[in-house]
Amino acid sequence: MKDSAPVAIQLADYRPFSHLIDSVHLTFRLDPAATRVLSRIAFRPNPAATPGDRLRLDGEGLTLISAAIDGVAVSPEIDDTGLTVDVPEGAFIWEAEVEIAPATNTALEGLYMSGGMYCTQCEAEGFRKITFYPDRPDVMAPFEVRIEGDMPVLLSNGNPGATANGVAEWSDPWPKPAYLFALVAGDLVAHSDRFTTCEGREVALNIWVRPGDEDKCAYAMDALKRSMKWDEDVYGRAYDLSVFNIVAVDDFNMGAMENKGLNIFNSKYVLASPETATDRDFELIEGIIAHEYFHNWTGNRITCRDWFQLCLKEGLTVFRDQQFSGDMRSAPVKRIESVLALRGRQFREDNGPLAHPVRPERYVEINNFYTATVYEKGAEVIGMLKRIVGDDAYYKALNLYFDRHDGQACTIEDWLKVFEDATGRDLTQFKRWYTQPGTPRLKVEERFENNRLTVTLTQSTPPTPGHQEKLPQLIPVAIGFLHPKGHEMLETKVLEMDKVQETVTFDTQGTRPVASILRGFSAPVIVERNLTAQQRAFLLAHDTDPFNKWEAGRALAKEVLVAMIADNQAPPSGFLDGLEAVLRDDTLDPAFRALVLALPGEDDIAQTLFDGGLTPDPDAIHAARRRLLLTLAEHLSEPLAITYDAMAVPGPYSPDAHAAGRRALRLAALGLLGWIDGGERAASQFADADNMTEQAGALAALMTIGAGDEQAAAFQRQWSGDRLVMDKWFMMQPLYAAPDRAAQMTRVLSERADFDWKNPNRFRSLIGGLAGNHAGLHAASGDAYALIADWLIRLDPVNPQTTARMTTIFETWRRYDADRQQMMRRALERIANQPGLSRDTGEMVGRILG
Ligand code: B3K
Ligand code: ZN
Repeated sequence: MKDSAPVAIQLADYRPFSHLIDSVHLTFRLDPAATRVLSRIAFRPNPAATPGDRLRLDGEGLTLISAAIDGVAVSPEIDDTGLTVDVPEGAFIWEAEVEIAPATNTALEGLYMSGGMYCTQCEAEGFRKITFYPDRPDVMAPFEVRIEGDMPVLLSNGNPGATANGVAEWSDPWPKPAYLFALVAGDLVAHSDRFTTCEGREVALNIWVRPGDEDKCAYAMDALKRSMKWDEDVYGRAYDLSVFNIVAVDDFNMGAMENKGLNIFNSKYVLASPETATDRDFELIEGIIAHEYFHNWTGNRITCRDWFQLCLKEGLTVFRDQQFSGDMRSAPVKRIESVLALRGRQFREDNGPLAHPVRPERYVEINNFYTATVYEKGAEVIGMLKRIVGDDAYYKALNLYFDRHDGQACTIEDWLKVFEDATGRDLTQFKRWYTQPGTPRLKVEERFENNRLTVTLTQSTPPTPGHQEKLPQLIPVAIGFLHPKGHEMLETKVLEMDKVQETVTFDTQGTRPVASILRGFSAPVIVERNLTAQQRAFLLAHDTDPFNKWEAGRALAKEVLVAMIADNQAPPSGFLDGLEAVLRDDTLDPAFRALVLALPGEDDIAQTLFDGGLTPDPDAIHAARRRLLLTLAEHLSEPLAITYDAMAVPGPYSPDAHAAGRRALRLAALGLLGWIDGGERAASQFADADNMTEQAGALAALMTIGAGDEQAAAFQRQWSGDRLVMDKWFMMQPLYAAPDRAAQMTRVLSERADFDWKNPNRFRSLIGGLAGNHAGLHAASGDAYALIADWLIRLDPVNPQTTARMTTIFETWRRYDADRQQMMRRALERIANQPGLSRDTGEMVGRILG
């Protein structure tokens, strides 16, 4: 066990910083083992803070070479987390020189090296590993940076200044917090373009990559230009510097980072060619490029007062990127995908030991709170706000937000106040979405009497750690009505439910309609509603709300699977016929049909069983799901074969949504057909594929039915020189392995020389692949639990952030039977008891164990 428990930071303890900063000047003398960082910072007392004669600066792992105040050398008191020094009463200049070693920085936070290039990651608290500084988001300042280094390309934030051989200067006029600082130096080449903003500003756009990768940047560049245009058109927000740089790096703890004017990306979310990237990769690149770009206004120009307000920038920016993707592609398909992701990650979090409010109240390590709750539920909350106030008022409020708070570090209170001022509404109750954790349950009961339909809604939110009692939340419930003949009756009503229970009566003129509840997934809640299989099938066939049409099929599939597992029932023909009708309906978007055809995953089924008071048996779930796939394949063999042929996309590959949707449906058909054709079509598709979507899709289809060894080997031979494609290979094998072989297969793969486990993408591919194989992860032997714990223990001292994040593999441990619970608990305790365990991982396993 650790010697002393690290202290939690509390929202309630916020105090403004003692000083303001007028300017920051940094000089970097780059060297892998001994980089020197010189800082000159102009401080003045903060009128909003309690005055004091001491200055506290954050700093970790820094060797102080010298320090001076107003040109006079000083000797600050240095401890593990920073320094304290006496300062004059008024304004003063702080100067310091420190030494750091980027080459040995494996945590990938601060200044580090990836494949021979220097790069930085400062959010949330990495800047303190670069120099002594008030490393908190409410301290904003303009930065001037000088880089001296033996590298052809030297980049930092803002606009470029003087450049000479081995020296570059950058100037960022927009005040920013230190977490948005970035520096890159390396042997890089640019894919360049230009953009003229609606304000007439000429912007040079560059995507910097390693030589050889420049032909894989076109899609990211196109996505960037579309994002810039969209933010002007939809939010009236233009870019504000003369250059926008993006750099792709191979070693990165997450997806990407919105540093001002210098976004740094995991190369996985930049580099794409038809041969190496799937449709899904292209879609993610588009979404993440947009997300980071949109942060320029929601995050950078207006930032967070403290890290508890993280959802202020993340929830809003996710919401904006979802809107963008919906506009670029199909809005209904994007909505379903967003909800799938929300349920898969956020509901899972909200219903387990890691549940926390969208705005958390305390943390030990802030990096542990870049969660699905802050991001995805945070985005849902914005979506609800927009639904409640209406589109016009939403954009009016956003304009007020940008006008009122530009250049500031804000809170959720500031955000809601803008909406209150713009609309005159009181949002006190709505605010509970930010402060109460847990997923509300919405019970729906219907009665038809006296020619009227009465709907009674009851909300409740189960207790979550630290939050036992829940108050009613404001839930917008969109309700539509379908005539028994299948057409729409009345208008869709948005009911703003603010009490525990509400009853509404609709005059349906003597006809008993089928209600379509929570259209568009109008709130992030779990609907509990008893419908017959016939009613669900009716909604699947007739609902005009695409989300609820899909949802009806989804609910039906879950009920069928639960009945197969719990009562050994055969899948009813109504379900099979319903799916067949969707499959055969050429008026429906192929991407939508592909989503309807996809069965819920095993983890989702496990959660459904658990919610229904049953203990999920991973083997039974696995077997039932496969049985249902086989049944579907047999029942739908003819339309599947027709669809497979009809959805072939002629001509050269294009990543557009239309072509991608056809390929998605074709792959859905291929996957099912594999159960009855022995993988024949998949094998020939694999052999003929000229793009990664079809190649990897065919391989996955083969692996799912226990075939594909030969193709997996061929894939490895073909792609051994491509890191990103090899990540797919490392992931697919454990992911699709037979449950009893998954852990052993992972172990063997982890012994390969090309299992570069210090690279987060590679580690996440292999270990995440095993974790994604539900029955493999939970194999009764417990081998997978033990193997994952071994690897997390090994990674923790090298990269705490990635380790901590991956401990969430175990967050559902309480769902399972006593044996499995005990094995998972043992794995978690083994991690918890490691001497010197990181604060990151320590906090996570502590919370998971509860
Ligand atoms: N803001 C970054 C995430 C930083 C994570 C720090 N552990 C990327 C994003 O959300 O856009
Ligand atoms: Zn973000």
